[in-house]
Amino acid sequence: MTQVVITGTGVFTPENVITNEELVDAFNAYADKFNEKNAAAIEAGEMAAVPYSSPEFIKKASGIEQRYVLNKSGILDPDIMHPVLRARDETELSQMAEMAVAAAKAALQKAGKTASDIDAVICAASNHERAYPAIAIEVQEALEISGFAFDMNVACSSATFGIQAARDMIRGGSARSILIVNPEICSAHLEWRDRDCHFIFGDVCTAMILERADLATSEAQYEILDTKCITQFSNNIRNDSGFLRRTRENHMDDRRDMLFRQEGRKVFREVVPMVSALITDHLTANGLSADEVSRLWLHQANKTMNDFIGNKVLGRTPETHEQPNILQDYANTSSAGSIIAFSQHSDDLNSGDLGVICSFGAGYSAGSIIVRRI
Ligand code: CO8
Repeated sequence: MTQVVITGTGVFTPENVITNEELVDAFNAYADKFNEKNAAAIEAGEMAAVPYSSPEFIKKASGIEQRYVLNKSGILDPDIMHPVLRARDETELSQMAEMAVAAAKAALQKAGKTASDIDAVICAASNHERAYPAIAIEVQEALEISGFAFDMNVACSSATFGIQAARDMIRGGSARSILIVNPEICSAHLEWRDRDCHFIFGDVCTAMILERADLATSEAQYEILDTKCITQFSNNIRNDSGFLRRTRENHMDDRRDMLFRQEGRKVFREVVPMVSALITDHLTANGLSADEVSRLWLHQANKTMNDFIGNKVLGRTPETHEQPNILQDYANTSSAGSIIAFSQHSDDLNSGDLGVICSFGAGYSAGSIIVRRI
């Protein structure tokens, strides 16, 4: 069977940072304004007052300290509370394609490849800024890659499901080498006026080059030993934005359901055992034990969640270097999180070392990718 390796990764990080303190100042200013404006209704018990957020809660509940975003001024303006991005002309690169091209160039350079070496592009992300044409085809054209391209969406698990799809296609012979991009503009589908989730997400784009091992030339190569993707339907993480919206009566009155919503506690309770079992069973099925794993690059949603999963999988508290987190700097970047962790914390592995890239999120969906440094 054809051996498939990851030979390059790239990360595009937006320039703007929002710290928890800045975020909470803006949120609390919004809360004051809202409560003042609706004082009579709140007083009459017809409406609930918006409570304050706090940096201490955010750090303790999630481990997040800051996030990168494409636009900061809109999010922090209590009269706007969402990113403000310039509308782009059809002749310009779309926002997602622009991020993807930047991350892809870094991944291509790391892999020592040019566009002519790549046969396909997959844009795997939790939301796509338009229905069609596919963002992946725009990226393909911008980079002058021949072959084919398509978009896919499995929410936070998009990147690992993309790895499985790309590996299967390379093994099947439909491509020699595939570029996967994960542009995540989470700031645009987050309700920044909702205290329960306003701190959770950030923006980023990751890229990976997967190719046949016999064609690989890069210094750092990670053989994909096996992939396992699972799904189990749940309403606990939803975004109902979709094309049927305008067919409903009063279709634009309340748009809260067109953005990210979740039952965070339930997600935490249900996903931790599901993911721990996925990784453990996946290792066992490959004749491997947890003792042989040097690194876990987990989905970056919540530090305590990762601590639980690492502990369950390894049977002990993981050392920091064994289970590196990047969520304190980037927040949850959906599908890109585990790939940022892999990109930033893999160069020190030695030949033969094993690791697991694992994502989990809406669907529910979870993907486990066992890799070995060549
Ligand atoms: N400041 C102060 N207090 C707060 C705040 C705040 N900002 N928010 C909530 N509180 C209060 C609550 O009101 C509650 O008060 P009370 O006890 O009086 O009712 C108390 O603090 C505790 O609240 P919670 O129970 O909600 O707090 P938790 O400890 O459960 O932490 C988390 C909340 C951080 C959300 C946690 O539950 C969590 O991380 N869960 C897992 C979430 C997860 O992994 N989700 C995955 C989703 S990502 C995904 O799949 C991608 C989707 C596509 C991308 C979307 C991009 C936008």
